[in-house]
Amino acid sequence: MSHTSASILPTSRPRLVVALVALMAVFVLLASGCSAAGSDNSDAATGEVTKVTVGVNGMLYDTDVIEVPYGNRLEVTFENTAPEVHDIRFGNGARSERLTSGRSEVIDVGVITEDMAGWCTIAGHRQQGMELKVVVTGAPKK
Ligand SMILES: [Cu+2]
Repeated sequence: MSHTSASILPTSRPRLVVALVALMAVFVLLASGCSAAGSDNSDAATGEVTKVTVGVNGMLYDTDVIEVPYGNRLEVTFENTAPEVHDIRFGNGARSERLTSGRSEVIDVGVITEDMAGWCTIAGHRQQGMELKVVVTGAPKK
């Protein structure tokens, strides 16, 4: 048993290791922070799907507000129940085709973590009120 040999070892080496580990931890935190801020919301995904059908009355959607629990995937069945051609586009870029009267389309709007608008992209329709809101419920406090 000799603890004299252990005490001779330079003390700078363990400190360097600790410093390196701390530095790596900072990098890992930075990297994970960046990925969480990306457009992929899979971290927040609940695995649940909120399904809503939206129709059209004249020049208005028949739905003003779509409520979606935070982290749910939103699936919208857009039915053009009006005589004119209409479509729907959401703030995150998800959209339907332009649908003639009587046609419908199912749109995967994605995992919802933020409020956003949905509107008809045909000239003048949004201005005439062809717009709705997607509202997140139960969002975690920041
Ligand atoms: Cu329209």
